Amino acid sequence: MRRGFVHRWLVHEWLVHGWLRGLALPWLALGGAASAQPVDPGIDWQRLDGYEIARTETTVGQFRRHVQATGLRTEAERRGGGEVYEAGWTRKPGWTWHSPYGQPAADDEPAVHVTWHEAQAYCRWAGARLPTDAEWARAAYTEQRPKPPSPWQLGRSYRYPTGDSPQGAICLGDCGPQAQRLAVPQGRGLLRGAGHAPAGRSPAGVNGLHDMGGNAWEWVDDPPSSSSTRAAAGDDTPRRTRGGSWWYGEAPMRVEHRQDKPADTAVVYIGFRCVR
Ligand SMILES: [Ca+2]
Repeated sequence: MRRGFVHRWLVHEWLVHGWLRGLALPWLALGGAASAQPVDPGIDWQRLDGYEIARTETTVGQFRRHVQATGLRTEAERRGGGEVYEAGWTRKPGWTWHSPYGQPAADDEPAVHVTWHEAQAYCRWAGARLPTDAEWARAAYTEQRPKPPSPWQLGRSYRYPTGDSPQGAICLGDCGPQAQRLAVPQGRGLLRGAGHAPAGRSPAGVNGLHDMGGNAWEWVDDPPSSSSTRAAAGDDTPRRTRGGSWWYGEAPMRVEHRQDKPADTAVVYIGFRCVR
């Protein structure tokens, strides 16, 4: 009885006063065994044909909830910082998921400097998973909404996640002036490119999704976890990234472009989004 009362009281406090919002709702669910369900930690989902995908790259604010709930200290933090490509790969002290260029990021910036393992762990915590390569590609290039707004056409596959042209994406040089204009100020000291924009700031593309092309590269589950040894942290099996980033022009935004990186890579260019 008392356990049930405490659980109801905690839920009430969360709903009415919000003082527990920094903690994960899965923790609350522990009070009622029958009600333990994965809880959506603020992800905006787009329904597709057979699955749902996040409309934006995972943000700093979303990733923070995961860190607060789990006590995670990321690989980039353990190593003293993530990396950027200058004259070769260069470690940057203090560059982490919450400070991508060494300064604290706004909550709507993409969470980068996360390894493939950390991305998958986040998605699982959120009751989701990383998309397979095929799922990511179908979401990025083939319109699946039953009644898509103009100019999108159900069933049509596009050359870019932005449609017939790369215009509107956050990429280097080929995608229009907004890439520079929307980039967060902390990225302006980079040797190449202007850095990422807040997630979801560029126009929605195929399937109403933002930044599938450009902004941050996105980890996908390829090779699939189910057909390979489930890697532990520290494993550096090559894993695929999709969509290109602000550091490249339009070419990596195309469906045929695939690039693999070691799973323990933590760099300023790579983020992710989840499916369920
Ligand atoms: Ca992206």
